[in-house]
Amino acid sequence: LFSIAITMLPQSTPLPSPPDRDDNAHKGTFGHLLLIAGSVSMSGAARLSGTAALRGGVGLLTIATPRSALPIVAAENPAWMTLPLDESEGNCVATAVDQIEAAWQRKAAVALGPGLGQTDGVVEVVRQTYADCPLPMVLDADGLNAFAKHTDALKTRADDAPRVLTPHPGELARLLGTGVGDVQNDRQRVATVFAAAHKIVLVLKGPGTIITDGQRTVVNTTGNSGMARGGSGDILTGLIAALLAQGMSAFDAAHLATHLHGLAGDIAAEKFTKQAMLVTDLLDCLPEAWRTID
Ligand code: NPW
Ligand code: AMP
Ligand code: MG
Repeated sequence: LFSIAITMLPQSTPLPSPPDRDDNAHKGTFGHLLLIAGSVSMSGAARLSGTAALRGGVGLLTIATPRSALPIVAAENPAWMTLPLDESEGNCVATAVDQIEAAWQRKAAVALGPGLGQTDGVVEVVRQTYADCPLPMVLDADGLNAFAKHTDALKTRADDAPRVLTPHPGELARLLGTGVGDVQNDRQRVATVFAAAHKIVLVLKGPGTIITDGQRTVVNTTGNSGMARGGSGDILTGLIAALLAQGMSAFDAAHLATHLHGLAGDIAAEKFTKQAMLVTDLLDCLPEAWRTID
């Protein structure tokens, strides 16, 4: 189990270069992202992820969300398109899989999970979309919960497409069917073994977020406890997905996005204090975070 060659890169591992913004570029150059997120009681998760994706530089964005959540999601930002998903009482149902499959044609990447809820319909939609979609994908929140104690299913997907999983320690514990303490007491080893076994990029969140593909591992140094508030993770998901849609590799997208996300948190804490900053301040501070690496 422990014979996997682990290359611990120093924390000074250079940040990957951001996607180039050529003078002659057009919106198609920067990819079309499909974000599948939200439910009637968690429309905010879709809005936060969506705004983060726009701040991540994506060219086009479509948000697929249950029909009853759609009006409030659509109203948040006029830049994105929306796709109403079949639902029951505000959560998507199994027939939404066909709508999602039609929607991923001609897209560059998919983000799946924030705020979807944990109904049987959601579990079915998530598992099938994960397995069948040949595009690079970020799986977060209820996307992860759909595989709780069924992590073998994470190994199989169309074309061996890239997958970035972004659990907080509670979500990784749920996936593994273990306790949060078991994850937190041995974060690097648990993360590395999980990533290698499932051939995915794992982003194990929290102070010192770990990004690993099982071979390479980076520990992020940006961020602060002002980010410990609902919605922070939904923003990270949108940011990673935007970079995937622009053609970055799964590992580099996760590395760069985690750095920028934490930096936006540090800038927000400086401006507004760790106590009073809002997750929407993270979104507003992302431009300043980008400026530091431009
Ligand atoms: P505790 O409470 O500390 O004992 P959940 P969620 C544990 C959506 N959101 N270290 C924690 O343990 C998300 O997208 C929507 C250790 C508890 O057991 C999801 O779809 C919002 N333990 C959905 O809500 C804004 C940790 O995990 C459990 C830990 C549920 O996501 C909010 C809590 O996690 C939210 O983003 C850590 N760092 N972090 C909206 N505006 O629409 C957590 N735990 O049950 O996965 O709940 O993360 O809130
Ligand atoms: P989530 O629990 O999915 O909303 O994700 C929370 C986000 O905030 C992750 O990106 C965490 O790394 C970040 N975060 C939460 N608490 C802290 C902390 N104490 N220090 C640094 N980052 C944090
Ligand atoms: Mg989360």
